[in-house]
Amino acid sequence: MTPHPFQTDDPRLVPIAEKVAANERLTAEEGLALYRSPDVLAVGWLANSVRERLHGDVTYFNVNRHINPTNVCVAACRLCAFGRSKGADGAYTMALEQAWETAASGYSEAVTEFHIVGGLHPDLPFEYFLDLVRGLRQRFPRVHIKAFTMVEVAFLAKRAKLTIPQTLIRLKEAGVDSMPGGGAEIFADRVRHLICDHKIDGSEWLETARAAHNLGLRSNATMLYGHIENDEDRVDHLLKLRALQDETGGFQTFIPLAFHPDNTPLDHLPRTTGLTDIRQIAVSRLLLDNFPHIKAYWQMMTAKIAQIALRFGADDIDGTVTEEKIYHDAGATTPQGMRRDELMRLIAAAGRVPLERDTLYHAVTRTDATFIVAV
Ligand code: V47
Repeated sequence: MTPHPFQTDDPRLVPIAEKVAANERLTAEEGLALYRSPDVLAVGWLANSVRERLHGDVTYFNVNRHINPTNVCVAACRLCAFGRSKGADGAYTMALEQAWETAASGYSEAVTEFHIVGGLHPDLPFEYFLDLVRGLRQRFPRVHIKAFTMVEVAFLAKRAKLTIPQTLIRLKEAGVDSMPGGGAEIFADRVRHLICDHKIDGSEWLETARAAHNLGLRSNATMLYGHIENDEDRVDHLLKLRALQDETGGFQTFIPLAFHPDNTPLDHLPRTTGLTDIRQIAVSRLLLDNFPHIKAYWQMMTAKIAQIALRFGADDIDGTVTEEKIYHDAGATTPQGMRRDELMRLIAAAGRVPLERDTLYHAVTRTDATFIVAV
């Protein structure tokens, strides 16, 4: 079949389209043009051409379980509805046994990944987190442990009086296999001060990711958008990630996260619209030319928008998730988990080919009783 020629009402996209066709890197100015173009469909078409060049019709998903060991957090970020101060209503911290039981309650679906993130607890010792991971590794030797954001690692390092690499080495020895992409928010100081003042700054986040990659830990990266950032801040964020990826090659997947304002101090802000979300996926695919994967996180976007995103640059839809908390505390109306066959149906209905992956993107084949990872 002859590919469709590129068509647009926006003349600024024509030279960008030529660069995309030639597989050339886009500049910050071109990134801004993509955010500002009225022709969202043309931006999506370009992103889809890159997505299909890299992955054809394949769309990745996994069978995973989220575990949030504590919501007690000293950071008190204005963007967040999940964190609680110690002793506040609704604050919780799982005993280790409880965390392992939570993990086991998703195991009947033969999960291949535990996704573990939580608050910055003022008192929990580093040993708690090491024991948590060791216990999971011992009980579920075949499940990949994707645990702790750069923000949590930097906090644990400070509390344990260790360097970042020492902290990462200890976590890795305990059983951490890779790291999720959270906590990146927006790197620009001006915005970061207003939405998450007490978190590590953007350069510390990047430095922690660099250290993780240098130790052989792969990670994801995120960007929180749809609050008080502007297009320049978004482009700056994406290009900083691209520069680090040039250096380390350690990022697997980029996940743009739409801000959910409910129950946060920023609840006067409107929610993002479907088109903002779709455009964000497309611009991410086009600017992050060295990231293998762009994820449309269905819990955050809704399953319906995530499905459309699979034609605007995304090649991954995340997983079954089971018990999402961070977005639901902030007003998400999506279900807290989805069955494997339903995820596959969504992907197939978008005209794509579902492929179950493990965290490191090896294909997973299932028999009735278990799963086999093709390496
Ligand atoms: O870091 C917190 C964001 C992130 C809100 O690596 C909020 O595979 C919107 O990072 N509205 C955690 N966003 C989630 C995350 C993630 C999710 C799925 C997959 C992966 C992965 C990573 O959620 C936080 C923050 O950026 N967040 N509060 C809120 N009110």
